[in-house]
Amino acid sequence: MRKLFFALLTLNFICLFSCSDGDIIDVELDFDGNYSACQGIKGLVLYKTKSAPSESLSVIITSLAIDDLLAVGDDNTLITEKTGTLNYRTYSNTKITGTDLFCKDIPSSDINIVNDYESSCEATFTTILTEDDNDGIPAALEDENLDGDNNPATNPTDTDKDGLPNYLDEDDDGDNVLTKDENPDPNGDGNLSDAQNTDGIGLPDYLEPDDDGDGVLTRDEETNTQDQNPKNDITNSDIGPDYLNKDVANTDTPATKYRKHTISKTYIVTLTIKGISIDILSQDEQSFGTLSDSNIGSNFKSRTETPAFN
Ligand SMILES: [Ca+2]
Ligand SMILES: [Ca+2]
Ligand SMILES: [Ca+2]
Ligand SMILES: [Ca+2]
Repeated sequence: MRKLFFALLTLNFICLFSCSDGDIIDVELDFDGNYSACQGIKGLVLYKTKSAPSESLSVIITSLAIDDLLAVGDDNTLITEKTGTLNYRTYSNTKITGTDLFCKDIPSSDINIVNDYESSCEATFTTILTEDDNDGIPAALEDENLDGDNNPATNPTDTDKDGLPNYLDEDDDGDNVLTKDENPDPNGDGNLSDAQNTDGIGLPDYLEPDDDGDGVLTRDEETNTQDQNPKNDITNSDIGPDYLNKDVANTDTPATKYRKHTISKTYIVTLTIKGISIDILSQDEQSFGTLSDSNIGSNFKSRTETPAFN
């Protein structure tokens, strides 16, 4: 038994010296790909945590706010480079949460830090904003100029000429019935060849300003309520709304404006850290991953537009 113990001990030492760089055992950081952010008392804190064992990796950057990272330019991108302070900490607690550690002015007294390694670092944020109208048609399919670049943002089509290109316009034909309610892709397979076409001629309903072909624009078929919503104007409930009933052609209630449009915004904020100088770490740079948007305010998740009426 003693021989076996000695043999195991020897193997252990062989591994220790052959696997490490010199006499120091390098630590390889093992956090997942997302990070969080909050405004701490010393500045903006970017952090990630893990359990078993409990560890945190955080960067504090003074004179930076989350809004600064979302202020993209006309090309919807932004590169932000800052100097910060990185901390790699280990804890004896079996469970830790990032908000407890970094987002409270006075952290919980239950937190027990075992090791705290600190280094200055260079932080590079890359922000990319994408916008969508969530109208049931992928943005790439709304690039109907077919200019060959597969980018809906360049030379975009604006069917109703209201200033909102189709890929950002949740009512593409400006008839005050949302595109998603005009069934552009009934079976949801991404192929629009089965788009609803009520009058059976010409354009599908989502691009057709007079859906039932009765000579009255859909947006003007507001028989009962003048609320920029022709869906709730129904003379014959057996057939449905008047804008889909060619036998009802009411010209008394022309629309005077478009309904308000909502455009969703998605920010992807990735962070790379360079210039880490901590002896026990085997790396001097670290891909911090992508910011989870849990701390981004609702103002940054959507915007509303009331298009110019024409
Ligand atoms: Ca438009
Ligand atoms: Ca659209
Ligand atoms: Ca229509
Ligand atoms: Ca009608």
